[in-house]
Amino acid sequence: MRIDVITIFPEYLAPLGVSLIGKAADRGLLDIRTHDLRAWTYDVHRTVDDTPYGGGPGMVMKPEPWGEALDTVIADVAPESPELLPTLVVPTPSGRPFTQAKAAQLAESSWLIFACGRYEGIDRRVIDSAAERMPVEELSIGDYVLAGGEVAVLVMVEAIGRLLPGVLGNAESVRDDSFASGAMESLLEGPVYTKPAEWRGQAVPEILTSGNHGAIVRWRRDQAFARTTVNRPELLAKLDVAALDKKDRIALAALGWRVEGERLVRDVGAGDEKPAPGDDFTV
Ligand code: JAH
Repeated sequence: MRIDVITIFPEYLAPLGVSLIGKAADRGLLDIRTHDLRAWTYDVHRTVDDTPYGGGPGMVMKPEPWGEALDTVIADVAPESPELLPTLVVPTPSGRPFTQAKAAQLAESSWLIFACGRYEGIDRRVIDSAAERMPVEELSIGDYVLAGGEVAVLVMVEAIGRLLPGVLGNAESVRDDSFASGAMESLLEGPVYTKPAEWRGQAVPEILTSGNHGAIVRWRRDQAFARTTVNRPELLAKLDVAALDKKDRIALAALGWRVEGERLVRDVGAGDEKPAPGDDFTV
């Protein structure tokens, strides 16, 4: 996969040269190119921003440098396969949610361009004109405002990059993560333990050292339900009940959730106040 990042702070993307993603790039699985937007400014101050039309606080990124930057990067579209266009990704708090499903979809692309805004954002005409030439995704990594899109790009490139064939080793593997598809879809992962078997007076749960694989799978699933109830009850509410067996239903009933039609609902009397993170729970 080729990834181009256009930013006024190319040094902010230095972490892409490190760890999992850096190694994938070293191995030729990823071709990451960062571009300084100011390379497409021609005034002495290398200006990338201006005051907003209509008034209001802050500054807006000027369209001209962005237009030339995108023209330059997409000039690499192969003349023999003009259908192989990049997808332009624009991180913005007003975008659609960047989810695991979106990461998996973008991991199918052979070429992504990330446009990092700063200030109050990029002149709308840049995104609208790009959308006439290539697929454009305006995406939000969460409901908070950053100082610019760079950190969101780090997040998205890591989430996408680890899904590419050959990037993760066998030891790491993609399957049973929280938010992965399959039996644990829309459930959070439960707790994990390693040696020593006792640490500062705390033993590892006995079941994990029992050698009973079936019981361990069951226990982990019950822990996942318990943690999801506490931390992300809205995920349980959208869980497909067709995927629940009898023991799942018993575990969920003990946590105050029951099947109603095709969905899980909070049991009446179970209380609808959200338990605080860190509250104790037992199955
Ligand atoms: C802030 C341009 N969803 C996280 C996110 C993504 C981008 C930005 N903020 C938050 C942002 C300022 C300018 C983009």
